[in-house]
Amino acid sequence: MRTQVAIIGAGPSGLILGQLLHKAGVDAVILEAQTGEYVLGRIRAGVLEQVAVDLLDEAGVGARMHAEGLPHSGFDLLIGGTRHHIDLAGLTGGKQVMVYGQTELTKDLMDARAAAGLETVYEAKDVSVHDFDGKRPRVRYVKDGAPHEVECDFIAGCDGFHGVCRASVPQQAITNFERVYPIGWLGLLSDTPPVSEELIYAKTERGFALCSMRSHTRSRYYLQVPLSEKVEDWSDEKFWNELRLRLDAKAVDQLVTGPSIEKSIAPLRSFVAEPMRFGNLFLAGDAAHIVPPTGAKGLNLAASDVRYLARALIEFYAGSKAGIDHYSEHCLRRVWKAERFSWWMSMLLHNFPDMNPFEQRALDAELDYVVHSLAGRTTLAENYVGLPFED
Ligand code: RFL
Ligand code: PHB
Repeated sequence: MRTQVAIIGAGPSGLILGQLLHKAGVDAVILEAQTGEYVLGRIRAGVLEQVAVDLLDEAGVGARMHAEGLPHSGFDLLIGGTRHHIDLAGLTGGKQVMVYGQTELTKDLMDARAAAGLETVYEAKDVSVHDFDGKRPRVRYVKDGAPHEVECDFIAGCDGFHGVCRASVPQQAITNFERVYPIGWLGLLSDTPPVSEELIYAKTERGFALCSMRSHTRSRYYLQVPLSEKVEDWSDEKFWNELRLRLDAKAVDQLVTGPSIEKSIAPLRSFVAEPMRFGNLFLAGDAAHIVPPTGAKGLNLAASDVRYLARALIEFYAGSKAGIDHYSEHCLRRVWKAERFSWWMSMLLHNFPDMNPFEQRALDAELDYVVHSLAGRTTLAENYVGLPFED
C-alpha cells in the first residue's frame, strides 16, 4: 500500500490530523493497535479550549459539540472551605471553554472518517516504523495474522505515551524531560446530575478533589489518592464519602450520588520529548508530551500540535518546506507553556506528603495571592482558556 501520510494511532491526535488532511486533499491511512470500541471506552478529557473548538470546526466535525457541549465561562476554586470564583470570561475578554467529553469527540471524528470512506486499520498489531530518516519511509504491521507494509512520504506518530514511534527514535537523537508526582487521580463517572453548573477544583487537608461533568445528567469526579491505592479498594460508597469530606456544605447538600459507570486511577506525570521531528517522522500529542490533568491541557495540546502538523504537511504538498522545518520549534513553544501551567496548578492544588514545610507554606501563600489578586486570577484564567497561537 502507498499513501502520503501514515498516521499511527486513532486517538484524538491521529483522528483530527486525518480529518484535516482529508479536507485538504492529502492522502492518509490510520493504523490503530486497538479496536474502535476500546478507544471509545477510555474515559479521559472533558474540557476543550476555544482553539480546540475552532480546530474541530475547521475539521468539519463541530456540529454535535456545539449542540450538546456545555460552554463554561468560569469555575470555582474551593480552598480550605472557602469558594473563590474564577470568572474566565470576565478575566480574558470573553473567552470560554467547552465541556465536551473526549469520548464524544472521538466518536464524531470516527463517524466523519467512516462517512468519508477513509481507511482506518483497527487491531493493527506489531506496528513498526522504518527509514524515517531516509528517502523511503515505511510502516509495517500485522493484521489478522498477515504482514503488511505501507510506503509513505511522512509518518505521524500520534500513538500516545506508550506508543512505538517515540520509542523507535535512536536514544542519542532525543532528550526527555520528566517529572513524576507521588500521587494519582481516582476518577468516577456516574449518571447523576453535576453537583454544580461550573467545575469545582477543591484543595483540602485531605487532598485535592475535582467536580466535573460530561452533560447535565452525567458527572465526573476525581479524588487525589496516593499512587499506592488500588481501584478495587474503592467502593462507590467509599468514594462518595471521601468526596463529601473534601467539599463545602453547599456542595455536600447538592451532591447527588449513584452507581459508578467507570472508575480508574491515573498517575500524574509531566513529560516532554525534544525535538518532535526526526526526519520524516513527526510526534504529536501524548506521544511527545504528557501533562498532569489539573490544567485540562492534554487533549488541547494534542489539538494544537496537530494543527501545526496539518498546516505544515499541506504546505509541503503546495511546495514549501518551511512548516515542517519549524514544526518542532512551534509546537514546543506552546507545549512548554502548557507544561509550566499544568505543573504550577498541580503544585498549588494538591497535597504532597513529603514536601518541605517551607515550600508548602510558600505554595499556600501563592494560592492565597492568586485568588485575591486580579493579576493572579488573570494569569490563571488566561492560561486555563488557552494561550493564543503565535502564528
Ligand atoms: P491517545 O488518546 O493516547 O491515543 C493514542 C492512540 O494510539 C494507539 N497506539 C497505537 N496504535 C498503533 N500501534 C501502536 N504501537 C500503538 N500504541 C498506541 C492507542 O491505542 C491510542 O488509541 O493520544 P492522543 O491522540 O495524543 O490524545 C491525547 C489525549 O488522549 C490526552 O492528552 C488527554 O486525554 C489528557 N486529559 C485531558 N486533556 C485535556 O485537554 N482536558 C482534560 O480535561 C483532560 N482530562 C486527561 C484528562 C487524561 C486523563 N487520563 C486518564 C490520562 C483526565 C484524565 C483522567
Ligand atoms: C474532566 O472532566 O475529566 C476534567 C476536567 C478538568 C480537568 C481535568 C479533567 O482539569
